Amino acid sequence: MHFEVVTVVPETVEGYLGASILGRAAEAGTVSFGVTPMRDFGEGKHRQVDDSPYGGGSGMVMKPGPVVDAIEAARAAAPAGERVRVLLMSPAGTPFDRAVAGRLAADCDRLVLVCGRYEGIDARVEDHVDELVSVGDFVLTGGELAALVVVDAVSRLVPGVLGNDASAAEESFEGPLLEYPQYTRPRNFRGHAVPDILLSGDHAKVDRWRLDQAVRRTIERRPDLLGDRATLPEEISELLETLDSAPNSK
Ligand code: JF5
Repeated sequence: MHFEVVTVVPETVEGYLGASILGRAAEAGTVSFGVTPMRDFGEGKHRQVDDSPYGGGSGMVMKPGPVVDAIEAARAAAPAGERVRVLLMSPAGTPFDRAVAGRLAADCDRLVLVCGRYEGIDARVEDHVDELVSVGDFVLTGGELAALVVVDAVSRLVPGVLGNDASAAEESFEGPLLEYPQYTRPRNFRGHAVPDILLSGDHAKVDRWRLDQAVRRTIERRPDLLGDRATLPEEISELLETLDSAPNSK
């Protein structure tokens, strides 16, 4: 899968994309990253990419020409037959979540992520993208951090990127639940011991404890994730019933 970030500040995304797990996944060839510098499509000898808003008001608005030219260049770079999707990062977009990430990973070979800056982008750019995507109900100074959130969450769903097939499988098993609590050495940290069951060597018991913990944590911290109980896996809905009469002791 290829990710192409269209931005006026390429240096802000290059560092992150080259680093850590994503950088290693790119070296391994499972994913690839590119950056399209929007300034290359700027107008006039100053390579202008923004201008003052029609109707007045403060700040600058990104000009449609450079943004759409950059989008078209990013589209044109796709090999024939590739399924390309162009996303415009915006607080007004479709809320990005695990389901959206999964759909993008499954349905696309190339994601083009368009980053706005300044006070906004000319509204006519929306006609040249497939979808507006929001990573949360807040306003960023630019779309770059939002684009990196999407690149990171989608690329770790591409087979082979995690570098650890077991943790991918475990996560999909957890389904709508928060993660169970993890522990490592020391066995006692500032008076708090690791739960004995994790040292028991009884893998079936450990698995059951972890599922129980995941369900408890989800009820306490993010009950909204559980949604309609009728649609939950039986293993989880049964646990929920027993927990209704036995709240977490902490
Ligand atoms: C942006 C106008 C784009 O702020 C965001 C954003 C927040 N959630 N998802 C994306 O993108 C940058 C700001 C203002 C257009």
